[in-house]
Amino acid sequence: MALLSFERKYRVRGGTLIGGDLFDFWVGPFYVGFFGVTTAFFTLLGTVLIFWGASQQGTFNPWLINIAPPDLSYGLGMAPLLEGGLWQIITFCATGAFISWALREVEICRKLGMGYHVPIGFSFAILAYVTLVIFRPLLMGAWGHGFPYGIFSHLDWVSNTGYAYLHFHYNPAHMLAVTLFFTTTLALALHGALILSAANPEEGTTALTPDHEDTFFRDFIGYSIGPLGIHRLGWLLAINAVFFSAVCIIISGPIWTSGWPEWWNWWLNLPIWGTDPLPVYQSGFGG
Ligand code: 07D
Ligand code: 07D
Ligand code: U10
Repeated sequence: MALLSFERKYRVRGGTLIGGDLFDFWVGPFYVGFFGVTTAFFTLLGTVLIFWGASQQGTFNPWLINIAPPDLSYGLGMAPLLEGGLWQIITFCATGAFISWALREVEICRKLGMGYHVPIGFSFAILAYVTLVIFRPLLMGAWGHGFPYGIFSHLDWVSNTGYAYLHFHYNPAHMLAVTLFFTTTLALALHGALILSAANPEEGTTALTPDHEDTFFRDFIGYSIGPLGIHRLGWLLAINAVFFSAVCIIISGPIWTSGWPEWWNWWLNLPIWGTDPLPVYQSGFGG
């Protein structure tokens, strides 16, 4: 069915989570819904506050805009607007906008009678974000542990936070997350390549079937996960990559306060290595 006639057929009332028929309409290609309105509200307010913050900071250069969280001395209290209060309100707006966006996805899934895989996927990204700016600061006792909103300033935060634990690559959950991210891109590259190789043949030749796709991988590595399986795998890899990212940062500080190389001492101290480990190992591998 052509896309436009399909749209006409499915654009009917119903499936909303809240608000009944009130916002159950479309603006151009966009479905609105109650959560479209709340998304628009939080996004507009948050963006206006970022621009206002930029005007007070004195630069509209997008690379240099920086909305910083409060100083650690404010703990979990509210700070004056220009001393981190702005960051606190913007964090509230961003969280509201992201959750609204996920719920708008849910309403669209319900209208279409689809599964909730897309909103569940996005909710993992939201989890990572709220872990960084709400859960971890709460556990560490100060909003000042959140990351600043700025293109370069947030990179500084990542680097500084990484080095605060000496060598972030030794964080075992970071290792898992990185491996899962790498595996996700490998899976998408293999899948994209396989589909194009079978379904987008040269002029004059016919498209091949999923049997060809299956057979390629059976010949190649002895097993094919199948056309549905690869999408399940891709989704699971991706949400796990982000889940273990959230884990790697929530344990840094609230649970593990030393350098990450030191965490590996349990491994170095296993009795199976024999006696007399070199003292240098006591501070971790290279750290
Ligand atoms: C391609 C979908 C489109 C989205 C885009 C991002 C904004 C910000 C705000 C000027 C894949 C739109 C950007 C709305 C403008 C102001 C105030 C998604 C696609 C194009 N980061 N990060 C970037 C965010 C964190 C890190 C780029 C957001 C954590 C590193 C962009 C968040 C840590 C690097 C950006 C967030 C971290 C980046 C490209 C939120 C760990 C880079 C993003 C809300 C996760 C890269 C200069 C991209 C870069 C980069 C946005 C959080 C690390 C500006 C919105 C604190 C190491 N991040 N980031 O393509 O070039 O995503 O930085 O959590 O190297 Mg970041
Ligand atoms: C948080 C983004 C959420 C986004 C949302 C949507 C808009 C709308 C609108 C476009 C989580 C936003 C949408 C704003 C835009 C329009 C229209 C995603 C989020 C809700 N690291 N590291 C990670 C690697 C090092 C450090 C994660 C690699 C160093 C710290 C990932 C390397 C040190 C933290 C990762 C490397 C260090 C991380 C990030 C290599 C620095 C984190 C992915 C090759 C010296 C962060 C939860 C992620 C984390 C994180 C990868 C190196 C420090 C696994 C590959 C050694 C402090 N690193 N890292 O989490 O876990 O995405 O965050 O060296 O906090 Mg690392
Ligand atoms: C996949 C796939 C597949 C496909 C696909 C895709 C995955 C096999 C069938 C999809 C993939 C692609 C298209 C490839 C490219 C995608 C990426 C690389 C991912 C990244 C994407 C982007 C960077 C694009 C991001 C763009 C966005 C998010 C659009 C921006 C949206 C807007 C500006 C509007 C948002 C809409 C909202 C908020 C809801 C509705 C609201 C409005 C229309 C605005 C008007 C508002 C109202 C009417 C409400 C009133 C508002 C109020 C009251 C607020 C007032 C507040 C005040 C403060 C005044 O697998 O198959 O092919 O294609």
